[in-house]
Amino acid sequence: MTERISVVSGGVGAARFLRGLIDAVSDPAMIAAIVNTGDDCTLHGLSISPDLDTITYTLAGAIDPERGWGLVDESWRSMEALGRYEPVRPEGSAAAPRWFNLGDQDLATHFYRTARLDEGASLTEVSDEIRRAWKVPVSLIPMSDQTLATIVTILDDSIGGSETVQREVSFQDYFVRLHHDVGVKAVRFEGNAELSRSARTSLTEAETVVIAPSNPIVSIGPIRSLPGVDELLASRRDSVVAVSPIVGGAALKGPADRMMTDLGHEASAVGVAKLYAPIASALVIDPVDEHLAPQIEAAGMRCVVTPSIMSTPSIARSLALATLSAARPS
Ligand code: FO1
Repeated sequence: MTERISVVSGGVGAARFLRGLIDAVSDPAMIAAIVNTGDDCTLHGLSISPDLDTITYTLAGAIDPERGWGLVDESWRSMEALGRYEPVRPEGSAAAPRWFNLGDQDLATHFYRTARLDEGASLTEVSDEIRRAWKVPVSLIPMSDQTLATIVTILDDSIGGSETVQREVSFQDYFVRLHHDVGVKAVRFEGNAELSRSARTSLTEAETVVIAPSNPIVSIGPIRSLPGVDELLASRRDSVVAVSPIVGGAALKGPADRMMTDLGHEASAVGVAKLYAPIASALVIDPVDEHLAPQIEAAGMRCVVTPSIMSTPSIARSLALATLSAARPS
């Protein structure tokens, strides 16, 4: 098989799917991942791209398998050393944050990315350099070379009393600092970012586009929010297939299920189908959701049933093969 495949990607779910896809095709060079950068952040003056790094480290076989982010066999001495400055940090200063854990080896990636961006390189160029350094055989293309920030309106009842207030926080504040353990009222994307040129070429020219099993709101959502992306996918909808990240009503990883419910969507493969029907013609679901097939088809998507919990490389490979077949039904 030598067709080009473009995978619209978030973090952990997409990374595991891509690993299966590499095992399923004859030439991984035909695969390109268009990666969410809506959860990128700057800490300690460093440019951090969590989803790009999660995919890079996973495909390099270097990810920490328990956490799903960061490097295996990591050490944390820099984070510990930052603790020295906490007693002297003035009230209101955000210096030396330790709620976002950057491992000693992981820091090298952020040092390199930051220095290259400061030299004027684009995020597309730097991401390609980083994936080459890790000998990752597929193209990893950031969705945009400009900044797009995911802003989450949370329901905050931590102030005390019976009052719940709404406030906007950055994505990593919501996800890491608050452990995504708060209600979500709204999600919006801030910035004048455009789909990167390489991402547009890949999404236009690939024979098949796969929407990876990633959070539809905060992983796929930022990519879809870029001007022209939904229109591009809708125009080639017959060759776009999505893999549901919700199995048996629960997210494969992270807060997608709660977030969908909070935002008024059904936390099920049917809810995913309703979100993706305008841009994809088929949805891959797990056998536990087979009974939902009529509702998914009523929502306008063909339904393909195959095990989708990627607990082993062999299941990930079978899922990738079934997904590719779903994109070109006989
Ligand atoms: N996720 C956490 O839950 N806690 C962390 O301290 C954390 C640090 C971190 C550092 C580098 C990196 O590339 C990712 C990191 N993540 C961490 C994961 C990441 O924030 C989220 O999984 C994604 O943004 C959601 O896709």
